[in-house]
Amino acid sequence: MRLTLGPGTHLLVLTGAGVSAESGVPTFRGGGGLWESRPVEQVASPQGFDRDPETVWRFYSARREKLASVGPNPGHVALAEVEKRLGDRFLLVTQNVDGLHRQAGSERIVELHGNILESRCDSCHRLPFFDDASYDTVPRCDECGRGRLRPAVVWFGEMLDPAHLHRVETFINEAPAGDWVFLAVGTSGAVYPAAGLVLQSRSAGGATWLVNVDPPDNRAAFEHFVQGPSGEILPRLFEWSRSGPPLTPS
Ligand code: BV8
Repeated sequence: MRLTLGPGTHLLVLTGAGVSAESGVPTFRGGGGLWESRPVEQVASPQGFDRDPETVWRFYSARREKLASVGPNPGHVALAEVEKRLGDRFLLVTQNVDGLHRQAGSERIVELHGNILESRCDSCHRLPFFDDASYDTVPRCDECGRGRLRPAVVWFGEMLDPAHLHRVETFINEAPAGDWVFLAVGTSGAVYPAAGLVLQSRSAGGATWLVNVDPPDNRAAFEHFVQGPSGEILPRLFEWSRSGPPLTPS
């Protein structure tokens, strides 16, 4: 079976931390993952921020510093290129907060969990703003003077931006049943509502593909699974979607 992108085919892509692994950005689960050495709730929940905001800022500051030395890999570039080919028949939904898709040129993108290189005030309604600074004490909001600044990411237990979810729903609803593909790349399928997109796509008539370095827990939800690193697989997958030998999903 080949991933064929015909003249009317729509493509919805969901990426997770695995797509940035070959750029040197640590993933969350599995060997060396960010959650391995610390409980998620401690550093990625509002409760954890209220309990110990310094520790949360040290966690995000270290990740911001890491991002200063990494860049997009061929998987990010392949996604930006296929977007140019498909135009409004393409949408990228990422769980990643590292900004590497935008660096690679992706524009039709929904950053479902926010962006680590932005901060926002936990009290006033100032908009999230670019901030790549590292903090070892909790920064105060210089607009309202009372709030604390926090990374502009979505923590566990926090609602996602309804506008983001609406954009994804609209894309799925408008995709031509039988001529659209949902492709997940580099995600363990552990976090909702992103993890629910594969079943939502199947029931909306999308073909479901997964590219992952190993079979995640929700592998069975996908019709096609291509095992391997996304930085190698994606350029081939999209090149062959034009013509050429099919990739043999395992
Ligand atoms: C919400 C913060 C309303 C930013 C993150 C329904 C059912 C059950 C639970 C829930 C539900 N609805 C809501 C919940 C609760 C919760 C949830 O899903 N909990 C889970 C743990 C069960 N969801 C929420 O709270 C969401 N909010 O829905 O609000 C609500 C609230 C409460 C209760 C009900 C409703 C908010 C979710 C956002 C959480 N914030 N991060 C940050 O610091 O980054 S999520 C965190 O996990 C990251 O953002 C990350 O993106 C995300 C998912 O992880 P992955 O990206 O998949 O990464 P992972 O390391 O797990 O996997 C990487 C994969 O890549 C692996 O499979 C690996 O093999 C592979 N790989 C590695 N290298 C490569 C590769 N693949 C290819 N190539 C390679 N080279």
